[in-house]
Amino acid sequence: VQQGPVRLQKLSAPDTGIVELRLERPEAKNAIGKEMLQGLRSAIQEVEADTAANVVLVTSSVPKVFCAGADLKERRLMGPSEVRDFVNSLRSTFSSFEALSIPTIAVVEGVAFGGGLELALSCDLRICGKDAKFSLPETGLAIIPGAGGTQRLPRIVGRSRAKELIFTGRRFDAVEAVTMVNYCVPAGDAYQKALELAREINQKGPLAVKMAKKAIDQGAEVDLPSALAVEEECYQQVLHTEDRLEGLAAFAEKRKPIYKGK
Ligand code: CO8
Repeated sequence: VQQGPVRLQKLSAPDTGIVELRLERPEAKNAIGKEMLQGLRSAIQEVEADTAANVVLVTSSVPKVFCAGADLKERRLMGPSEVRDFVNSLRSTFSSFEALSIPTIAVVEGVAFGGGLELALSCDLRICGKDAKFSLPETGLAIIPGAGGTQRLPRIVGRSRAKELIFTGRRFDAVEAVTMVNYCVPAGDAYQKALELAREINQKGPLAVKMAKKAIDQGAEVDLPSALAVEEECYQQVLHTEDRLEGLAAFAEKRKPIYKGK
């Protein structure tokens, strides 16, 4: 399905359950303008409604670019209130993306700047090619990261490191990004590595993966006793499923389980 510059594609068998959300705006290096933002919103809604989706890959069709951030040309034509509305909308879009119940994986080859890096930061996992370049350059534009960057980057790389990267806005490469990405692979191989991970996840109990994500994310925001209560609640959700019995049966019968997500 094509939503403006965003294409949503369900992979076919044997990868049914893996969905690819692809940024396709080559003329502007995938910069996020109003149309791209609307495309992202629609795609997220569609993934959310798709009960057969188990994992999302966020990719780019543009060589050497993941996403060049907010559309700076469109931005110049906006007044302050329009900018505020756009940024609020971008922030809430990334938050609804992060809140998807299934795992999301960013595949970064080349540039991920500003809002583009913030999109990658709102994914659960990040895989990059070794030529990837990252930056939150906003202070150089006399603004601050406005779509989650000041909050998600410190939670991933630590506060002091994030401060340095955000205060200076400097570009950093895949080697420096090591604490921010799950895997850094030879340039051009990020998609393949992400697909391998997606396939592994796709084999697991779908509800179990969702509950693991929920337990980790909700637990991270609260004190330990409350977090353990979240884990218990999520565990309860997987206890009474057909899939749990299938897992035990498959083990006893020395075969691969066939999970149905219920
Ligand atoms: N916005 C609009 N157009 C862009 C953008 C952008 N962010 N980036 C690239 N383009 C356009 C270029 O203007 C150029 O257009 P044209 O052909 O008409 O001149 C075309 O894409 C190709 O770009 P280049 O010729 O520059 O290609 P290069 O391969 O030499 O360089 C780069 C690619 C490295 C991506 C370079 O274009 C660049 O540095 N772009 C700016 C990146 C940037 O500063 N991004 C951060 C933006 S700030 C941000 O995202 C804040 C988000 C906070 C949330 C709030 C959002 C509203």
